Amino acid sequence: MIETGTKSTHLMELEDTFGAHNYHPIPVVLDRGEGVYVWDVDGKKYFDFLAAYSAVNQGHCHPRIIKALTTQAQKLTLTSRAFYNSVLGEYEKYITSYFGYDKVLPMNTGVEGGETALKLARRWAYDVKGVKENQAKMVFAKGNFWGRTLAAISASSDPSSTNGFGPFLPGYELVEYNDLAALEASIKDPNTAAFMVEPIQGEAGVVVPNEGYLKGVRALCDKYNVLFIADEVQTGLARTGKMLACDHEDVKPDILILGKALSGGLLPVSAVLANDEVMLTIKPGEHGSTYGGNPLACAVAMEALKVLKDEKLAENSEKLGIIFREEMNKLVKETDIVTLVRGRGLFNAIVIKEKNGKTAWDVCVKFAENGLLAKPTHGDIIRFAPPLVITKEQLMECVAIIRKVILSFD
Ligand code: IF1
Repeated sequence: MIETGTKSTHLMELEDTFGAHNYHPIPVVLDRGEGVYVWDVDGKKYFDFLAAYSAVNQGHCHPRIIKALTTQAQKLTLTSRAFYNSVLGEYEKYITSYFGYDKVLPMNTGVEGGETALKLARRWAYDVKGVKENQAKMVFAKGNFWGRTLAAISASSDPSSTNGFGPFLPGYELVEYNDLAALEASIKDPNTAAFMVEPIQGEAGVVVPNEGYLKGVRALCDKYNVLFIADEVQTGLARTGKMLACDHEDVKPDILILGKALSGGLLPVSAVLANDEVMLTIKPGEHGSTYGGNPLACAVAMEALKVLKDEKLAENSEKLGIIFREEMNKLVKETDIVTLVRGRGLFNAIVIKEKNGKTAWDVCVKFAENGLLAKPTHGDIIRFAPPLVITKEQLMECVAIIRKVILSFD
C-alpha cells in the first residue's frame, strides 16, 4: 500500500467527490515535475516512467519550452483563425520542412488529429479518387487506439472503448494488425479511402509489427491508390528511437498525425501533415477549431521540435532502449512473472503473469512505493516510456527498482 500523506488523501477525496470517475489512477498525487522526475504533494520523488503517455518526451517543464510559452503568453495567446497571426505562418513553414510535407493543418488534441485525417481521406476519396458520395471506406487495424470521440471508438475492437456508446460511424472496416494479406483483401475494394494505423500499437501494449510490415503497407496503398495514414501521436517525436516510427522502415505516409510531445507536455497541440493533393481538398470554412494554430501553441511546438533535434533525443532513445530491453530480458530468464519484453527505443512494455493473486496493478503500486511511476494497460501489460532526456545512470537506477520490485513478487 502506498503511504499517502494527509494532503494526498484530501486531494484524492476531492477528485473522487467532485470529479467524474472516468479514470482509476495509481494513488499518487503529483505536484511538481522536472526532467525525468516528479514529486508528489507530500514531497516524495519519483522517476516518471510513463511521461504522460509519451507527451513529455522532452522531460517535465523543459526550460526552453517553458520560456517559449511564457514569452508568447505575455504577447498574444489566441486570435481564432478569423484573422492571421504573426506566429502561425512561421510555425507552418518550420514543421512542414521538418517532416517534408507541403502543408499542415493545426489542431489541439491527438483525436482531433485523427478526425481531421479521416475527413481529409474521405474528401480526397470523393474529389480525387472518384469514390461515390458517402461510399468511402476507412480501414483500421484491430487493437487500434486513437482517442475517445465517437469517430475514434467506432474504429475500436476493444469493448471497454465501445460498450454502451453506440451507434457507431458507418464506412469502417477492421483488419488484423501486422497482416498484409488481410490488409490487401480489404483495401483492394475501389471504395477504400485510407488505411489508418499506428506504426507500433501503443494502447494495445506496445505491439511491434514484423520488420517489413510498414513497407508492405506503403506498397499496398500505392498499388490500390489508398491513402496511408500514420497515427504517430504516441510513437512519433523520437519516442521509438527515430524521429518517426515510420523512419525505422523509411516509409512516408500520405497523412501524418502528431500530438502529445509536439508541445513537450505544456498544452494540447496536434498537427496533421499532408501534400497539396490531399490537404487542398478541404476548402475554407470546412474544418478547423477555436484553438487550432493559436500563436501560443505554435511558439511552444516550434521550440519543442527544436529541443528534440538539439538534444538528440531520438539517438538517446535508440541507445538506451537497447540497454533497457537487454536488462528486462535478463528478468525474463530470472522469473516467470515477466513473460515478455517488447518495444523500440524507449517505448517498451513487459507482460506480467499473475502470481499468488498479484497482478500488474500490484506491481505498479509497488513501483510507486519504490519511487517509479508506471501504469498497467489491458490488465497484464506494463508500459515503460520515460522522458527521452533520461541518462544512462538514471535508466540503470530505474532498472534496479524494476528488478527489485519484480523479484520481490517471486
Ligand atoms: C486517455 C491510452 C495511450 C494515442 C494514439 C491518438 C490518441 C492517443 C496512438 C488521442 C491518446 C492517450 C489517451 C489518454 C491515455 C493515452 C493512451 F491509454 F488511452 F490509450 F497513450 F495509449 N493516437 N492516447 O495513444 O490523443 O486525443 O488523447 O490527445 O484517454 O486517458 P488525445
